[in-house]
Amino acid sequence: MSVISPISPADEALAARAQFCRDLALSAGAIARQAFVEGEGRPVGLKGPQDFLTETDAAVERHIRSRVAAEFPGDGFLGEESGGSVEGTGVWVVDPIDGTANFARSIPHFCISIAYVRDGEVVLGAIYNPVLDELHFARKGFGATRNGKPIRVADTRRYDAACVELGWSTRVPNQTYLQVLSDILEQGANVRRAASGALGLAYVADGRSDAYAELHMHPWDCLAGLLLVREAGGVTAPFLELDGLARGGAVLAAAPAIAEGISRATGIPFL
Ligand code: LIP
Repeated sequence: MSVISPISPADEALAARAQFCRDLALSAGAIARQAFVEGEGRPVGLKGPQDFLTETDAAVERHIRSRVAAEFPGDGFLGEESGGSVEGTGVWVVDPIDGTANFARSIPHFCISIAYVRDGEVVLGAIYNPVLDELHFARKGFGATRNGKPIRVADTRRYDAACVELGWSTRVPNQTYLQVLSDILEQGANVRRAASGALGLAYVADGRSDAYAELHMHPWDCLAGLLLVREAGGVTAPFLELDGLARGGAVLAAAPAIAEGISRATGIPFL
């Protein structure tokens, strides 16, 4: 007779956070969708060159932060707009609106990105596009889903059939960006940039794109998406291992068969 091993308290606690994370992404997305539909996305300021801030960013982050504090008061919180602390066993890392530049111009390509980091590992990730009502979710070791259905990375094997998204920000010199863009094109791949790194990573996990690269991303932009790609069978370059939670860093996530060539073109190693 097989003995079912009891669920550990840590796994039980994580299971509770997994359901909470999914529900929280949906409730935060409802706030963002209403503002988007009502045309309230106009920027209220610039945090830096090409780095927009809207009232909705702040409102959505307040919602997420307050729900986390109420449900899991002992967890840490790090948000793009209000900052926070990465101390503690478990930390929620949140981008309330990823793709703010799109949101601010009424382009329906933005999302809520929520990651949960426990003991230095991303163990939960939720990316929700409220306009398409698509929730990409992953729990470490349990696979990745879109609206509850399992997803897998693409099995693209030819660069001349590959589509790669190369993220951009003013944190990287234009010449460096252009060189990487040229080197990816030289591989034969198509290159796009859609201005939401989190959705770009979710699309790699979902097989809609074959790789996402960006020479510098903040942790709130990428942690949920990196877990999604790994759980969907993709490969990802080290990020948290390189102090990414505190400093951000380069991001590469790819379908396995084209990963090596994109790593060479971007100069972002997998090991
Ligand atoms: C975005 C990032 C993306 C980057 C965009 C922008 P935001 O974050 O997700 O990686 O390429 O320029 O920074 O600011 O929309 O939350």
